[in-house]
Amino acid sequence: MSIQNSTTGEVLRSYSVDELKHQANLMRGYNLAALCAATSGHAGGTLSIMDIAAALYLRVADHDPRNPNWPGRDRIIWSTGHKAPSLYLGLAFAGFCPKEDVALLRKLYSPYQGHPHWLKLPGVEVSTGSLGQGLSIAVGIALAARLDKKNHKVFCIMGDGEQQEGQIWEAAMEAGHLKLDNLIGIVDRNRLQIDGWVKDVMNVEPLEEKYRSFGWDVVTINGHDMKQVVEALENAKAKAGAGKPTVILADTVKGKGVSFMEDIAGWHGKVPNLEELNKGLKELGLEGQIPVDQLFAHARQYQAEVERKLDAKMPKFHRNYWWNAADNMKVQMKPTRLGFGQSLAANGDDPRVVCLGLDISGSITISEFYAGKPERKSRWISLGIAEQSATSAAAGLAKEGKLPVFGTYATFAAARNLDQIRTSICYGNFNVLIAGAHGGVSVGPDGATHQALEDLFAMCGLPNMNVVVPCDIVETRKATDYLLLKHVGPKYIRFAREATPIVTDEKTPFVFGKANVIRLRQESANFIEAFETKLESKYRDEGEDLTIIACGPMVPEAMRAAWILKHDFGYETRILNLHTLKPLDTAAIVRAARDTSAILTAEEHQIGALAWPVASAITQSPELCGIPIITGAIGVKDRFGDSGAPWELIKEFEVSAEHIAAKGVELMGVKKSRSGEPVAEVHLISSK
Ligand SMILES: Cc1ncc(C[n+]2csc(CCOP(=O)(O)OP(=O)(O)O)c2C)c(N)n1
Repeated sequence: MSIQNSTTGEVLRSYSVDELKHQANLMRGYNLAALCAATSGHAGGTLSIMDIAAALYLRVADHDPRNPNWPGRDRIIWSTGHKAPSLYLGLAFAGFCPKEDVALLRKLYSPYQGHPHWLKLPGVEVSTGSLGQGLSIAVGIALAARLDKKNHKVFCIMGDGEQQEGQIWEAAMEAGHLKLDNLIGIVDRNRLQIDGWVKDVMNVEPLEEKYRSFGWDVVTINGHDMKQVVEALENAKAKAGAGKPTVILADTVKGKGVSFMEDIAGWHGKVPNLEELNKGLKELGLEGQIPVDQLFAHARQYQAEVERKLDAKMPKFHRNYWWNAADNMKVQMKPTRLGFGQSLAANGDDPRVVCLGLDISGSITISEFYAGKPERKSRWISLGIAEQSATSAAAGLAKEGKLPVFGTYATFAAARNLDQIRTSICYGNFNVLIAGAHGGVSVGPDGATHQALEDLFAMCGLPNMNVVVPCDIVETRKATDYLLLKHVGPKYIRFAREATPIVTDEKTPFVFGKANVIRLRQESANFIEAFETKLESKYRDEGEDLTIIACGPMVPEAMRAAWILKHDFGYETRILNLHTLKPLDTAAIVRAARDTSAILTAEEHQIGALAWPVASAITQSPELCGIPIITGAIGVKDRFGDSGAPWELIKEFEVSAEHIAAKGVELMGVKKSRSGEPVAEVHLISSK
């Protein structure tokens, strides 16, 4: 049946096996162009799954592009959300959306998010990106169909590395036990994941036996032989009533079709540049067949509109204070995550240190622990994509005197495994270092599922947990040095992915649990030299107008805000770098509130991880009783993230220095009007 008019039942388009091969090849070509235009994404896995995507969307699944929510449609769940472009191309080639729109992949406000979001694009069934959840959703959808006595089928596409997630096996057990014969699992068995071969990272084989023992029918095919793909999918569909779910284990090649990408782990999260795109298209035999120039022009035009919109909503000041926009106040930028790796490299000789790999090791730099140090290899233990088990395993290692360290995207390091952190680690008060990497919206084009904006609520809320959010690469290294070897107990360090301004150096104090005061002294050639930083306990009140309290990469933004406030408005700002969120430096907060009576917090997180503890410190202080304190908070306002370039997202989510400064001016207006002083004219926030 496949693509049909859901009202009349008329088949709108039907593809032969040979036609499907051709369509899959074209989809590969569009995929390479879209990834190239996006400048980020996943080439390897999108190419390995493309034949299956073509067969499903163009022939096997019943659906109606003009009625995407037709209740009788088959459901296709992409548990492996990073292969979103293949899903989008399946939809586009089936007629759900224009093919050229796939060039808007990973752009701000785009329906074509880095990981699929069903609320943004008709035809996408569910939002995914956190691996291992799709099969459970598919179980739920299959159960609903059974309850409603509906005949449609539920397909669920997974990766083989993804099979390491325990949740997959909970769902597999449920589907087998419940005899969900309307459920068809598909495993893109390309044998690679991020850190290397699946068999080396954490072997999942034999998958045939595993699924069979869970009560599934198992079919193994060559996932690039279109005849086999179509037959397996159609047979599985026809088998309704057989009392068993079916899994199709599709043997595939990561990067299929492009020789220099095939079987190379490095192409997992990499995209072709223009030269590689042309080479790839040539190898696919698609020279001149993909409208590359048109796709790029479409992407550029869309991007120009995004930039216009963003610019219009940015607060405006007398000068352009953006990073490195002026001839002076130059800043160097490096990713904070590098500081984590530097510390592990430097401190890893301690025989108690054991680093656990969760298949994202290079990107979060935990691999620096063993890079070039074969003698440490026995203390590098890869546990695969299994955050929950790894968390409890870390507790076990700590129980026996080891110093375990693990990390991944902060969403998966602090949310997916929250109960394990709570019970296995914190309740037992074990000495485990957890790295929440890629915190905040500045993660960029991967989108909402990969942007941790709630992790600090959870981590700060756990008894016994200690939480540090360093402001730059240097402070990340110092914080890791301290947490790894000196601090005993559960500890969470959160850092960013993007290159952020370096605003501290070797001499800058870093004392766990103690805030630093940062003051703008003058404009300088280099941003870092324009400021003086002291331990707050050594600082004497200078009668500043307001305080900005920040943590993480919001500290540099707060510093830039102080520059704007001084030069556009004449306001003096005390900045508190509150790198340790737990235990909180309550004394520093109370002194700042007493001295300046205007407190503004800035966090790259849902508002509250920093703002509420600061507010709580102020309201609980007997010293401040009866003293009016004016407060404001900058942070993400109770919304999920979005795809987009890191610095675009800083603007869109209103966590830039410009937003801090605008809020600071607002607070100063309140402060002055209360004291009867004339309020400075607020000459900001207008469109260009
Ligand atoms: C819960 C979770 N942990 C980690 C990641 C980061 N991640 C994205 S893709 C990937 C590897 C997936 O490997 P596999 O399932 O084999 O996919 P393929 O190699 O086919 O792309 C990882 C670890 C994630 N998205 N979700």
